[in-house]
Amino acid sequence: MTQLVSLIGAPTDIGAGAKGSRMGPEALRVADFAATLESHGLQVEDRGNLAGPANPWQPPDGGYRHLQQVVEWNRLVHEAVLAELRLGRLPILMGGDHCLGLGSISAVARHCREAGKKLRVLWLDAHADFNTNELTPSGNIHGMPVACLCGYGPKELIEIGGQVPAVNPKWIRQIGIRSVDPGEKRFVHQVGLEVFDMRYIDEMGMRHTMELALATMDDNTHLHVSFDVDFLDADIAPGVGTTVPGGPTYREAQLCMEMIADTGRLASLDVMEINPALDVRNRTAILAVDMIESLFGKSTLMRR
Ligand code: EXY
Ligand code: MN
Ligand code: MN
Ligand code: MN
Repeated sequence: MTQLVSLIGAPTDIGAGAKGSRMGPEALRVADFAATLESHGLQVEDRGNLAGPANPWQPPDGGYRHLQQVVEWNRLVHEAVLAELRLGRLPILMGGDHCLGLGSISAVARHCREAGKKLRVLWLDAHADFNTNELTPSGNIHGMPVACLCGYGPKELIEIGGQVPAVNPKWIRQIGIRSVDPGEKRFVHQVGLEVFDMRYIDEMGMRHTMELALATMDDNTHLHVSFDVDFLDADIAPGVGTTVPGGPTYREAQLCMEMIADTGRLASLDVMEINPALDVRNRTAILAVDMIESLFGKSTLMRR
């Protein structure tokens, strides 16, 4: 059956500490995202961009920057992603900064409740994104969406999914983590998030990491991938606001994507944090498209 995919652009950097990820959706389009997916047999509709509030570029207030605008953007994302899922389509959110993972994944969780599906979230990121307004060093809400999904955050954000918490921490696997603030780290342990950090990947390898991260799924599992492009090593993906050295290499990241594709369970995706203002010749968007091809089954395998 042909897979029906919907691209949703969310051109905002409302939750970030650097301006520019508002241009992420356009960078992906310039990198021929839709046509590339179609070349792999998917049927793609680009729904265009959501229109949320402008970035007022204000300092934090109560530990949050731009809370009201972040709420508005996440409501728009939630509605858009949920509408596509209800149509039986596979939504791809083109960010935009990663605060929007809250709107996207809360919609996926709501859809899973409606459809009686189990949810597994793979959070590919250099960061745990598990801060609260008390723990955050920056007030930037793109450092908080996982905590919000798990019910820790401001009421108007955590309630967007219609149920608090939107997601059980046990459904989440984080991969590639290598930059976590001290209080955030304690909180991650306290909540019991399953984190495959870079040290784990160094020692055990990407293959073993992904075998564990993808274990215990079944025919009834909806697999959501939240791909923060700063997951990738900064040497190959310079066009993000928060580069961290020591991430997965090109081949390690490809293996990660290919093993996800092999499950046949991918049902929704976020592609977040591409910042063309910091990039070189659209390299990072081009690389992201390349990675996502593998996520949808492009393979370098010779054997069948
Ligand atoms: N942990 C830092 C903070 O909360 O400010 C950096 C967060 C960066 C989040 C990026 C998008 O994944
Ligand atoms: Mn469905
Ligand atoms: Mn992130
Ligand atoms: Mn990140």
